[in-house]
Amino acid sequence: GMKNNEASFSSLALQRAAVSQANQALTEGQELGKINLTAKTRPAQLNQSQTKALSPEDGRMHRVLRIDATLSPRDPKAPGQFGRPVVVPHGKEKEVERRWKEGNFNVYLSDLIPVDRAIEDTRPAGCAEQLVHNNLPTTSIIMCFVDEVWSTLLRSVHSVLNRSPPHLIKEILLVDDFSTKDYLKDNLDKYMSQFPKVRILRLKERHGLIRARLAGAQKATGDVLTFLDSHVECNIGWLEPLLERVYLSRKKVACPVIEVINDKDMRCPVMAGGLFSIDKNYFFELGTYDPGLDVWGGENMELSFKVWMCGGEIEIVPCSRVGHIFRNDNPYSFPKDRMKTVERNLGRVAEVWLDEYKELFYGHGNHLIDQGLDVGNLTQQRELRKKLKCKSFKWYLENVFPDLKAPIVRASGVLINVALGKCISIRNTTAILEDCDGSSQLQQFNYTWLRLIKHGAWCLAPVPDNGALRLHLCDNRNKGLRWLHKSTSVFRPELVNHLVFGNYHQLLCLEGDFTQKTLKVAPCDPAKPDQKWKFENYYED
Ligand code: LR7
Ligand code: MN
Repeated sequence: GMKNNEASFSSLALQRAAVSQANQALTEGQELGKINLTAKTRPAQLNQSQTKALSPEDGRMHRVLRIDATLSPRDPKAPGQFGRPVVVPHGKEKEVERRWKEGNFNVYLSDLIPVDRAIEDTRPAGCAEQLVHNNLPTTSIIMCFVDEVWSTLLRSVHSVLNRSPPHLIKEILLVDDFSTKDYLKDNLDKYMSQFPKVRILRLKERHGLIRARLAGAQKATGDVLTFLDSHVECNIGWLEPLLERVYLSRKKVACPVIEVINDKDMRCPVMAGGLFSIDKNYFFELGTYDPGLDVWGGENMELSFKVWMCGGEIEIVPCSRVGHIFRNDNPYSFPKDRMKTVERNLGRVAEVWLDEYKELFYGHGNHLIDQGLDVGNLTQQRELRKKLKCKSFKWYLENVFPDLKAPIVRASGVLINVALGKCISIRNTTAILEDCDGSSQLQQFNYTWLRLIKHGAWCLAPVPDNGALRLHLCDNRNKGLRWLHKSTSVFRPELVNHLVFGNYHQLLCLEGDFTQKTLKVAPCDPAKPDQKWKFENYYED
């Protein structure tokens, strides 16, 4: 869930790009094991010598786990077996509704489904025949949770135990991020005592998922850290290909394909996201997560930038499949405001890693000027970046995401006054209002991510004292050229279609006067129709 949070838009755009690349690679049917999902410019994963090492004759390889206890479930008729969608029994709708908020998904149904249910093998063809090394590193599974639903937490643990080769699991560390639910106390200890590999680490105060994971990492004794959410289901053979990647290259961070477990009927079609395995020493070399990140959000961006820019790689491994329950909202409370927390985290990440592109981050949010967002002290993070001799964000964009089309232009074409039906047109160094003519070059504008209204190299801006409009040479860093314009907004619906200039203390809006053919900025007034503007084309919202 970050859907309703505009502050997260840029990170989501990056995530979506990764997901669509992953899906594309899968549908194009590229050879398994050679799919390099996030770096098209890099050589294929398995070079010749590595491919040679994958020969079964040399005795160092064995097949990915194929026998799965849960393929023949104890109760084949139980609901949800083989990932079949589960239907709410008649008369239980009220109970479903009541229990939904315990986890912001269908908790009632989850409790009906066996904790060790069978699920379909969703791996692409060929995965079961793949070979991995006999001497793969061991891993510590780190699963942090706060007030997780009992049945989903158990199902997560069971899926790891049932579908991983035992010798590869050093331990499963359940990090309790100061949960309040009673069943997560005594009952959990008792239940898990049947599994010698499961250790429960109780935090004495709420750490948030980022610092909770770090607490787990500190205690981990395996060679590789594998982070998982507490409402997942690992599929057959999920672990070996992740560890194989890390084994072949210790600076590789391997991610499973994340499949959607529907929050309503617990079904599993395909999608991708952020659970991963990383070499433990490498994780610490990279300075772990920025420990200054709070509660939830942004840490996946931070680690991704750090890995790529500082010499590592991230790979989504198609043969490794893990289901995850996607929810529309966090089921737990945030110590501080959720939006502010995520915005601050992303701000920290932007300030350390995004270089000149951080303006893009600030540009896309709802703030006209950045409001002096307090992101805390960044000295250590910046020094780390220097120490690790990391590359620039420009390099990252050009080499890791050459396909990422940053939506530089948000709207384009003629800029029309909604009430008057007239268009803005360039006259020498100023702008006036005229009859619309879509074929006239003088009436063409682009509204950019940095909120400039551009006509070629020229930007619309008010003359500081009298509010009249003029053209000014565009400059991405000049905050005095930025206009807020949204064609839809849940945050400021009263300002939709306005072209807002200034700051929160003094909001000025562009206003047209057709008798005079002039344009000026004046105090914003949602009731004034001549302050409403529309571009011909919009590319977002
Ligand atoms: O304060 C907290 N303490 C915790 O221990 C908050 C959360 N948690 C636990 C929680 O119980 C859960 O096990 O941390 C885990 C992750 O929290 P979720 O499940 O509420 O978050 P999510 O599923 O929305 O996770 C997405 O966003 C996170 C932002 O910090 C992480 O980046 C997760 O990796 C990310 N998940 C994915 O990328 C999967 C795809 C979802 C999308 C988009
Ligand atoms: Mn989750």
